[in-house]
Amino acid sequence: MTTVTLPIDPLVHAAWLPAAAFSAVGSRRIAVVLEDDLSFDGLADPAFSPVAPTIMAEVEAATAAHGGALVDEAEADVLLAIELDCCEENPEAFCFSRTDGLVRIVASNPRGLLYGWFHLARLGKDAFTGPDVENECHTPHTALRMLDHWDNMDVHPVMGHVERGYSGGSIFFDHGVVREDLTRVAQYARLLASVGINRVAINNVNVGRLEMRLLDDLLPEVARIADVFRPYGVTTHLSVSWASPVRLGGLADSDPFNPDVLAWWQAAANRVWAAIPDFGGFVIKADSEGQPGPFAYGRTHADGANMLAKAVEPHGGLIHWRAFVYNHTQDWRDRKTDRAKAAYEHFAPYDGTFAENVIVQIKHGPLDFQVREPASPTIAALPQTSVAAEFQVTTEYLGHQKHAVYLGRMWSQLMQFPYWGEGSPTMADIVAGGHPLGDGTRIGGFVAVSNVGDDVFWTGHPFAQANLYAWGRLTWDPQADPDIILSDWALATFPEVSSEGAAALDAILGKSWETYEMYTAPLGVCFMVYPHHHYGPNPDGYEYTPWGTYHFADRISIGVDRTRATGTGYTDQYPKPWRDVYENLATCPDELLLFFHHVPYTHVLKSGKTMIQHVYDTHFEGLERVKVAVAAWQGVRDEFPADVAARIDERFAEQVRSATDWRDIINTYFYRHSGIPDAHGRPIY
Ligand code: GCW
Repeated sequence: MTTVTLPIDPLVHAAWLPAAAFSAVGSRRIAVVLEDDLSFDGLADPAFSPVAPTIMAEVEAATAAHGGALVDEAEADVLLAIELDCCEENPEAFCFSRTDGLVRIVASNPRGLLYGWFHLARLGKDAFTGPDVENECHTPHTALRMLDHWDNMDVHPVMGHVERGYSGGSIFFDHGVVREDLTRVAQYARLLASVGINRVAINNVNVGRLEMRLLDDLLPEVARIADVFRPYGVTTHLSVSWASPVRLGGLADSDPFNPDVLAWWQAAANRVWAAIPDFGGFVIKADSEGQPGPFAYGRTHADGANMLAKAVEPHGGLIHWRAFVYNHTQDWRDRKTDRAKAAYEHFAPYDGTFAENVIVQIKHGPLDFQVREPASPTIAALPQTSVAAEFQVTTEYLGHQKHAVYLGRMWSQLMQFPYWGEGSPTMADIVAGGHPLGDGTRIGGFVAVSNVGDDVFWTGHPFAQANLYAWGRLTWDPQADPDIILSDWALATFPEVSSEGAAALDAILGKSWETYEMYTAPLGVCFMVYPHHHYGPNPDGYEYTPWGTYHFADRISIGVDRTRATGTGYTDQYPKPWRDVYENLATCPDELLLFFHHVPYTHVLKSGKTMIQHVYDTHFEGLERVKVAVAAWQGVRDEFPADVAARIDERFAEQVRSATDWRDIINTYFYRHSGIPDAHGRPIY
C-alpha cells in the first residue's frame, strides 16, 4: 500500500501549454491508494504492462506539483483507489465511482486505469467532491483512435518539414534524422493518452527515399520513438511506400503476385517486429496522386493490400490502406468524370475480398477535407470490410491554423451521420463494426492527420489545440457534445482564466466552423482556393486544372450536377433515403446545394432567399462574426499568458485580413458572373 497526498482539486487536464501542468486549487488532503503491485505481474496482457509505471508517475507528479506529502489514510479527507480488477473485458475501459469519500478507478488493464486517471483529471473541481457516482463505466466507442503525421524526415522541396503542417517542424525528425531529444514526443504521448488516442503513424504517407529507410537501417530510431509512446499506451505505426522492395530492396518489381515481393515484405515485417514487438502496422497511400501502387502490374487494391496483410499477419499487424484514389490528370472539359465518385468505384467492388487485418481508410467526404462535404458513401459501401474514417485535425483547407476554427461540431455531425436515414447506423457505428449488412467481425475506427509540430504552442494557433483535444474525446465517444468538449478544453488549458474568459473562448470558437464556412466557399462549392497552397480565396484556382475539382460557374449558374438524372450519377452511390434526398433539388439540404446541383444564381433556397443573395449575406455576416470574436478576445486577452495573447493577436490580425479578402473576392466573383447586385447595396467590387 502506497499513500501520497494531493490537494483536493489538483487534477486539471494534462499540460496543453508547456507550463500549465497540474494546477493546485484548494488544499484538502487526500490519500491515493494504489494497489500494492502496480508493476502488474501476471497481467493477461503483458504487452501493455509498461503503462503501469506511468500511472505511478502521474500520481507522483501530481503530488509533487502541489507540494503534497504522504499521509496515512486516517489523516486524509478523501481516498482515491486505483485498482486492477475485471470490471470490463475491454482493456481500455474503466469504471469510476465516488461514494462516501472514496473515489475509485477500476479497470482490467493498466491502459484502462490510465484513461480513468485522466477522466478524473477532467472532472476538475468536482473530481473528489461532486455528487455520488455509482460504478459508472466508460468504454471507448472504437478500438482504433489514431493520428497520422504527414512528417517528412528532411525538408521536402515543396512540402517543407510537415506536409500540410502549420505548426513548425516535425516533433520526430530534424535534418534527416530522428531527433536526439524526444522530450516533446513524451509530452505528446501524454497529451494523447489524456484524451484517449492510442495509435500514431509517424511519417508522411507520401514516402520519400529517406523515409523508406525507417524500415531498414533507421529502424532502431523508430524503436526509440516507440519506446517513448509505449508508456502512454500509444502504438507506433509507419507509412510505407509500395515501391520499397524496388527502391530499398533492389528487386526488379513490386508486383504483389511476385513471391519475392511478398518475401521482401515478410522479411521487413520480421525486422520491424523484432525491433518493436508491439508495433502497430503499415499505412499506405498507393496509386494515389502519383504514389506507386499495384495498378502498374494490373493488380487491384485488394491484391496489394492482402499481400501486405499476409506479411504482417503473423505479428498481429494492421495494414491501413488508403482509399484516396482518383484520377488527378483529368480533363476539365470532360463533365462525366467525377472525382467524388472515385473511392467508391475503386473499392466497393472488392468488398469482402480484403484480409481481416486490412483497414480501408476512407476520407470523411468524397473529395478532400473541404469545409462542407457530404459524408462519404464509400464508408457505407463495404459491409464485409474493416473501415476507418479519415479526418484532418490539421486545417489544410480550413485556415492553416491562422484562422480560429474549432472543428468539433463538424466532426460530431459527420460521425453521427445516419447512412440509412434518421435513427439508422451512423458513420461511427459502421467504423466500430456495426454495418447493418456486416457480420460484426470487421472493426475499424477513426484516423486523423495531426496538427502538432515543434511550434512553442504545439499547433501554431494556440486555439487549434482545441481540435487536437476534441479529436481524442470524439473518437472515444462520438456522441459526446462538442460544445461541452470545447468548454472542457478551455478549462483544462487555461485553468487560471476567469469564468468570463472561459465564456469568451466558447463564444469565439463555438460556432467558428460555421463562421469560416460563411466567409469562404459557399453551399458546398469546393476548392475555391489557391492551388497547391490551399489558403486564401481563388475562385477559379482549380477550375481548369487536371485535379477534378470544378464548380462550372458561368453567367447564369454554378455548381456540380451530381444527379443520376442529368449529372455525373454520384447520388447513386448512397443508400436510401440519401440517394433521393440529394438527387432532388427540393429536398437537397441548402448547405450542400452546389455540391449536388448546378443551379441559377436566382434559385430560391429553403430560407426564401435567392442563392446569390445568400452568398452576399453570408459573406458580409461571416466577416462581421470574425470581428465580434476579435472584440470578445480583446475583452479578455489580458487574462491570458502574455506570449499566448501575443500569438493570438497576431493570428486574429491575419484572420481579419484574410476573411476580408475572402468576402470581397467571393462576392465580386459571384457579382461579376451573375451581374446581380446585392439587394442591400453593400460594397462589391
Ligand atoms: O489533399 C491532399 C493534400 C496532400 C495529401 C493528400 C493525401 C499527403 O493536399 O498534401 O498528401 O491529400 O491525403 O494523401
